[in-house]
Amino acid sequence: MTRVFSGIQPTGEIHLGNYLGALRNWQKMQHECDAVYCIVDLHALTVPQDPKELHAATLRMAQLLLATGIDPEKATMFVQSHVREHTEGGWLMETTVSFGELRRMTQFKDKSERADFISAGLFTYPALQAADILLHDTEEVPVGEDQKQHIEITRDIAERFNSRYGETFVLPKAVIPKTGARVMDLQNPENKMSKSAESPQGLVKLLEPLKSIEKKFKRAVTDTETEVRYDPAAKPGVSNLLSILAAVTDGDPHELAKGYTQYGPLKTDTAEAVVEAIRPIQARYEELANDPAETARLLGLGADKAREVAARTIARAKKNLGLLEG
Ligand code: ATP
Ligand code: LTN
Repeated sequence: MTRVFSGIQPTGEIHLGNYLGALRNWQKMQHECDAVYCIVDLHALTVPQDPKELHAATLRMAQLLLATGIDPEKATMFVQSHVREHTEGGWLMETTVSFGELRRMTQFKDKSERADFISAGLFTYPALQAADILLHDTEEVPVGEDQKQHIEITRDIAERFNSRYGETFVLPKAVIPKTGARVMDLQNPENKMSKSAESPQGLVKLLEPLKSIEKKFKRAVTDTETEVRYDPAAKPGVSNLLSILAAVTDGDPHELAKGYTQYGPLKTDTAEAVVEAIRPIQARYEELANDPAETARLLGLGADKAREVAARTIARAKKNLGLLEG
């Protein structure tokens, strides 16, 4: 089975875009691949965090992943800081990557322009990400388009390390899932749905009250025509509804369009389908939120599984580097 690895930062509220674009796919992949999912709390530290909030957000992310159907018996799901080998691997990567390579990363350019405090960790972020991926003998990394550059640099690091010190790491490649819709803002359908949305009305959060989700869909921006057609360039609002409906029902947006002659029923049906998809997730989330001990147990299980593989890889890397056994 193909070994896949993906990571998600614990901070920021999860929205329908994250769910349909990434997490739903994570849930599906665990049945087809040897999947490893990591909540990257150390990456979150590249910008200053409030300790209480980081603590709560990490727990919340774990519970949300479990609630969306990640099964810790099938997939390996763990918190990055629980497996020390990731930090250790990060240093080995930092000494293999060059300053120039890191300087070319567009995410660093974007984030550092917006930050008041630019930590050294923000600059070396891709080295830690490379450790995440390489420690687990990863073959494929399912990520959004924005992360492609980080996977390419990981591959370059692995190749350099292998050629300097001998075969150590598996070379990973990025896979950009074709399925998994790009969800647009319900009020500004030209923009992708994002936690930093201009208006809260355009953003559907996974943990918001179902009634409020329903209302947001009913007030979604469409256009002044009446024809229901899947055409994202000409009809972004209507097409967004169709692609959301298609994503939650595993259908096809062009086919679904044929079933509607008016916008009203399309909005109602999309609202209902989304609410019905989110309802069991919220219910399971509530159960887990009331039982933090169970979440901790499952995370412990995940960390044990992750450590086993990561420790083996780190030992191999250290040996090949000529570091003395301790
Ligand atoms: P945001 O704009 O909300 O900050 P992001 O891209 O920064 O979103 P991340 O936490 O970096 O979100 O990403 C989590 C995952 O969710 C990534 O795989 C990303 O591609 C996916 N994702 C985020 N927004 C959307 C969206 N609107 N449609 C589809 N997928 C999305
Ligand atoms: N940088 C990624 C999160 C991330 C990741 C990873 C993704 C950290 N380590 C390893 C894939 C594989 C992001 O910001 N979405």
